[in-house]
Amino acid sequence: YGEQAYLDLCHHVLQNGIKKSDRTNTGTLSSFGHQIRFDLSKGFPLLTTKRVPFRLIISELLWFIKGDTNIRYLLEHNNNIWNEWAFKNWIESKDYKGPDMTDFGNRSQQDEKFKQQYEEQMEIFKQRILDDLDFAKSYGDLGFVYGKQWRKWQTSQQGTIDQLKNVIQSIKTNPNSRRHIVSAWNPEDIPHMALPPCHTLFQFYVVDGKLSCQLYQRSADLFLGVPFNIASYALLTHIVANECGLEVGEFVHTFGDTHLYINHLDQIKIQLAREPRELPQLQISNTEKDIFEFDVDDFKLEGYHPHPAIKAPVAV
Ligand code: UFP
Repeated sequence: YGEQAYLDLCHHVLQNGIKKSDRTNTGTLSSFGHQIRFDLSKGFPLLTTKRVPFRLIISELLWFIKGDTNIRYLLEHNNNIWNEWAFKNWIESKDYKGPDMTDFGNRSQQDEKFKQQYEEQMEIFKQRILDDLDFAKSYGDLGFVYGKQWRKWQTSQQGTIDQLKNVIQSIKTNPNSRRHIVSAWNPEDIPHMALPPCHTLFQFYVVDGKLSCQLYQRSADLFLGVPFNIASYALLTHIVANECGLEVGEFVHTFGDTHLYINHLDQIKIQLAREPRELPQLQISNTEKDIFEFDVDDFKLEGYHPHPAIKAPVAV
């Protein structure tokens, strides 16, 4: 249960994971099919064995919930986690006239001089997205990301389906239903996506006035991605429970390819040597707000006293 279950899973993959090469050519230790559970009534599952930046998790989740797919909203909230995807579209476009940025992810890790050039171009790009609405419309939009699949799923009849609104309606009117599902996996869109959704599908469940949520994550970077993913879906469960007048139950996290990147092993060992601390508590203000209207400032964590952050390279 809880943070200890996450640490036990990391330990298991470290001990028993099979060496497996992957798309990024980094190399992983990998294991298939796992599940960990969090009782959300016991505290908010933001890891305490290393600091996790909750602010980024809130703004990204609100961005999905609003059905927004343009990084402008994220940049306005000082959130840079999706920048590379938009930047890639920009530098591959005919309008881009700056220095060659092909394969910027790998090159900036290997070449110090290129890294400087890249950071300069990225700054210019970000500023332009913020300053120029037309530019943002052309180059800030990521298209096929969670916001689109959750709120504007494209149908074959040229219509859209608002899965999130529908699932909230079904929780409110028919809580016992076994069909409270939101799917981000659209087989028709997969060939056009740079990163097919890692969070493939989630399901809500209501019993005794409590809302639980289970996520199926097809691919999980245990050290860097998963601590974000746990907090994000825990927050989603709180927000939907608030909207439906329910208490929070459990978050159940189910994994497909569960892996530790080879260049994260020292970091995870440091983390595994640490003692978990008491979990923080989530405070939501303006709870009467409609789910689509929340702001970052409506969420506060109390009592978050984690061990220090641990840096690690992102596999690109
Ligand atoms: N990944 C996560 N969580 C996320 C996310 C990505 O763990 O929220 F967006 C990791 C999983 C994997 C990589 O290591 O990113 C995606 O690569 P692939 O599509 O090849 O599975």
